Amino acid sequence: MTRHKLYACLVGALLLSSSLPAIAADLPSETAAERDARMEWWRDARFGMFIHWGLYAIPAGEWQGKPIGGIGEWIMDRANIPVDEYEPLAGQFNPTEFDAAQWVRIAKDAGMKYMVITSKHHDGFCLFDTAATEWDVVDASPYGKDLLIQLSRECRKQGLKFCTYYSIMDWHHPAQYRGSDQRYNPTKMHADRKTEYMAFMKQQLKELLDTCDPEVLWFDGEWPSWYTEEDGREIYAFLRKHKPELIINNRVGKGRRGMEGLNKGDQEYVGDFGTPEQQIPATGLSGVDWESCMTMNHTWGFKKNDHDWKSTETLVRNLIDIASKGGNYLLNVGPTAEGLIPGPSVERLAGMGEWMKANGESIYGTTASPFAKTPWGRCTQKTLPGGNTRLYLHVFQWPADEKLTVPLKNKPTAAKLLACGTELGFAATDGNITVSLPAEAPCKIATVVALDIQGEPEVN
Ligand code: FHN
Repeated sequence: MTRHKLYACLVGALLLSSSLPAIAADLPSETAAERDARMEWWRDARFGMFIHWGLYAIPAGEWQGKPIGGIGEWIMDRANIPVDEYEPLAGQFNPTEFDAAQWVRIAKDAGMKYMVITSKHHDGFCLFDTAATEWDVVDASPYGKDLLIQLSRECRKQGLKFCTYYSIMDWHHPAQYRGSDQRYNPTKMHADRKTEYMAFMKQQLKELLDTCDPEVLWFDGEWPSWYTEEDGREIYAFLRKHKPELIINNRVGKGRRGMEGLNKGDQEYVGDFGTPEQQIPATGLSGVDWESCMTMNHTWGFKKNDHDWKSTETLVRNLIDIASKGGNYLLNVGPTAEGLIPGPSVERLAGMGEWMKANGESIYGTTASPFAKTPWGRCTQKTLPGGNTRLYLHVFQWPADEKLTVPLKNKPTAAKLLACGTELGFAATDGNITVSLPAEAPCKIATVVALDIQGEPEVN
């Protein structure tokens, strides 16, 4: 028995012997000011890269010569692949083209401030060296090196926050098994092995904190019925005890209402931010931290035949829309088995970076629009010294009369095109502020007008 397996069994045996009932986890106490300080970098960042990478990039949406529907990282389930037929993929995983510095540079040049990568997706395969199992890139693949340590070091070097995704549901761990419908979505846990699996998760999570020190733990796969809100509170308390400044999403518990990603309203749920998936909430949600995670095509994990990429315009406008509602945009890339971010993703991220280079001030560190609706586009805002306000008016539809009107009673003090600094004329009449625009929109994707007003916005 190897070192890993012996260690894992010892841990399991130790925990099985402690047949104490799960005690209610005492969550760390925190004042509103302390929470604001912990969340500050994340709220200011507004824009991050999601990375779904693992063995599923090898079949890349095909199995035994047949295309498999659905999202690429679910191929084990969608093609109903038994564990022993999936395991040989590990022996083929050798991403020789992987270049951590290049991935981080692509994210940074796009204007992204953090990166969340799958440390372990539902198939249980770990992209980091873990003593809890040999089902990891170091022990089971010819590549043989810890991928997350490389990325975390490179993120620190280039000034991005490094974060990890972790799936609670684990299709490879023997404590879980397929549901009665024979699909590989194992919503079942062997009755006498939950304590062992909870210990397995804690061991891996502690390894992640100790080796690549993530700033965010992005949980997923929390929906199986064997996992409870109380389990989530236990994991949350465990993590915050080891890293008090860690930020953890709401999928550590059972709060999210499906893909809408925000918490059900029936009780308090554990987790620091909501996680809408493939959607943007209709309005801002005051006092709620949330992040929309979205793909560029239709899949999180790489699929060789998914070429339906969103346009750069759509991606930039999604970012603006999300920021105008006070949320973060976690935009996904699915690297190939060789370790390359797909070309169409790289192109779009470069295009987003061009826009962000000129207009990032209107996204980073901003808060939600004071307006319920702005037919010409979106708005974000920042407090200026002395309690005044700068509004960032993101114009999608350029007004034919070259007038941009906002329903504000405030006294305007300045207006300019943000990207080039060109000053614009403005006037305040009957509780509205009108800014005079040039005939043509300087930026078709979104032209940003910076409008300074006295005091806080007083919407008419
Ligand atoms: O099942 C996963 C899916 O594979 C992907 O990881 C998304 C991204 O957040 N989350 C789950 C579906 O909600």
